[in-house]
Amino acid sequence: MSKIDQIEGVAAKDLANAIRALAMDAVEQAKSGHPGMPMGMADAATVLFSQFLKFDASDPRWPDRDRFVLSAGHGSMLLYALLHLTGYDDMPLDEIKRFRQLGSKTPGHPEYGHTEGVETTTGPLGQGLANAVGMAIAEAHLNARFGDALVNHRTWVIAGDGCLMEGISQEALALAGRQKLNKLTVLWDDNAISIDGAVSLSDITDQKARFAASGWNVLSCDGHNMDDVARALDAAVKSDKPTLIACKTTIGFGSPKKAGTHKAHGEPLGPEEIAATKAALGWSGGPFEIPDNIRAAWKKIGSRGVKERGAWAERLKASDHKAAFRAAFDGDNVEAALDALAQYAAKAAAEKPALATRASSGAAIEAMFGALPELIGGSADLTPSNNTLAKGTEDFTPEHRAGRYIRYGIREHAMAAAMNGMALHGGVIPYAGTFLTFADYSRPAIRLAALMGVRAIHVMTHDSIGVGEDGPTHQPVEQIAALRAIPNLFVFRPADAVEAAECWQLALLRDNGPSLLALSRQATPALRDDASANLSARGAYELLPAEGGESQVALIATGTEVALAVKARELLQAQGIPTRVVSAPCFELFDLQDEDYQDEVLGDPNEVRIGCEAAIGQGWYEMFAISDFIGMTEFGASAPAKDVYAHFGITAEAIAEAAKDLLEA
Ligand SMILES: Cc1ncc(C[n+]2csc(CCOP(=O)(O)OP(=O)(O)O)c2C)c(N)n1
Ligand SMILES: [Mg+2]
Repeated sequence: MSKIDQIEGVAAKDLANAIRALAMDAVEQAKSGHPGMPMGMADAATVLFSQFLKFDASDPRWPDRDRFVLSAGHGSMLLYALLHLTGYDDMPLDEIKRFRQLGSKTPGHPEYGHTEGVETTTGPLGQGLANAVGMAIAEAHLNARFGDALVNHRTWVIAGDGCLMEGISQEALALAGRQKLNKLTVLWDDNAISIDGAVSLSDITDQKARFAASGWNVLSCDGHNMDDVARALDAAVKSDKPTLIACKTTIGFGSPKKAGTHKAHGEPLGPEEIAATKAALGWSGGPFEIPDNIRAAWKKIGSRGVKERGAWAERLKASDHKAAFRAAFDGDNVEAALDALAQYAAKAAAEKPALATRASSGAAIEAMFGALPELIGGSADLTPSNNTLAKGTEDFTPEHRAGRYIRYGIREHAMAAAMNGMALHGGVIPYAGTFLTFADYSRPAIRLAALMGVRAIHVMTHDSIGVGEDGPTHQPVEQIAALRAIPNLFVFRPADAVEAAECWQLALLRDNGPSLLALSRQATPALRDDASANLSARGAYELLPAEGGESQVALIATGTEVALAVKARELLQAQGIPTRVVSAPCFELFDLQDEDYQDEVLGDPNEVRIGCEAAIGQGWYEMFAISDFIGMTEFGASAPAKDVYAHFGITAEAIAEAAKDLLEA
């Protein structure tokens, strides 16, 4: 006999059955969706929400709430049912009835920013787990900064077999284990079923051993025995390590014909089977009907946190940290960082250092790091190459949570996803580095950052064939174009130290989307002698005008190739051909400018217009209506950078030659 047989005056099983009923009915109505997972995890979720999760449905953004991440995002009806039943304003019954319909609050997979109470966008399996690691990191850091009175919450994850099969789970759990993120708990929906059938078709991993090997506390429970679930959750709360709880469950629990099979995974059960399931569960309501007493009990669960939130608000009011806490969550210190960056830009404009843009970025970070305590840096084991560590910055470790630099290890995917989690948590602004060629490893999480609209800043160095000797594996060719293809991602490729500072300003200012800085390994000359206005802010601008007559040639370039364009301009001017140079550090921002400005920068359509970037030309023709492009059409080669540039014909001479050819054509 279960000890948790009653919750808020009703049978605990009925609370779980309400979730099951809504999941079945919504999927049936939509004629698509995933009923099996919500039905399997309904009992565990009921225990979590009714006994452990710190939340107040009336204030989904309470900063000290526990974070709940549904990493197995296909089970979205579990989350929507919980949000509805506990009384989130955003989730009336009508929205449940409109599951998966255009404009509803109940899209197929949970979308952050679309539905209150959804902490992160999930669906791409495994990423939610890594988001949660980032959330737990943010919590631990802010706890060190502001104390238990203001920051003291947990992060809970529901992950499925699929999340644990994904490679990112290994990266994420290893990072969490190393960091001893003891306020992180993963409930694994251990139902041994995925889409194709039994998990054993493709996987015999001892998941528990895997987590244990990376420093986790590992527990098991019967996912349908609420006492057993509560016992495990209770032990997790007391652990000094992150905890995995293997919840042994039956997918589609309650369905006479489909429970325990992959048939329950991702399709409606059908009216007959729903009726049979409801009968088997002892549930009498028709479609979308929840008995009043069950509804009332869930509502009470939804307001469990009201008192605690009130007490928290009182503590904040009285706290010495109040202003700093508010500033951290509202991003108020960004302004000071912008000033520091402006000072650095002014200095660079005056001193004109010939630096690699990664070094300029490093100096920019150095200049602003003190002004913006919310910045949390890091790198995927490339700190000395990425120039991401401001001098004197201490590491974030279990012993020193106040540290502001994270050793992510060689885990680009989880790093990017953890950065998303940190940004979603709030109170911190994550930036971190790797080589641009490995943007491919981070890409799925960068995509979700763009979809969610969160401020994660990627510092990606070694941005072209200019990498040199490391060769084609390390020389990005198609990455910049591929990144520009992601909606709502700003890709910055600064040309010198002034632009590097400007691009950093723009990345910090973007609180509704991610940014990526593509930065060079090799030194490049200073090009700007005036930093009084942020010229990068308009995406592209005229760096040098034509001289000696009407401009005949416009050379448009980014990053280190702007210096080549400047040299090509000298060659052309010397031959009496008036030539302009346009620097284009951010296509996305240029695209946002009004037509007048764009026309002004692009110039007379009769001009010969040439683009140059040491990468593929995809996107260039559309953006700038160029007539020719000097860049890459194949993979690079291993040799000193200068030789590689010459080998692939990316030189000032080649640009000038192309311009003359077009003028003569
Ligand atoms: C990265 C990624 N690959 C593939 C999918 C498609 N997909 C959705 S659910 C699923 C099976 C997941 O199995 P499991 O986590 O065990 O969920 P269950 O069937 O138990 O609900 C797959 C392959 C996805 N959503 N994300
Ligand atoms: Mg499964």
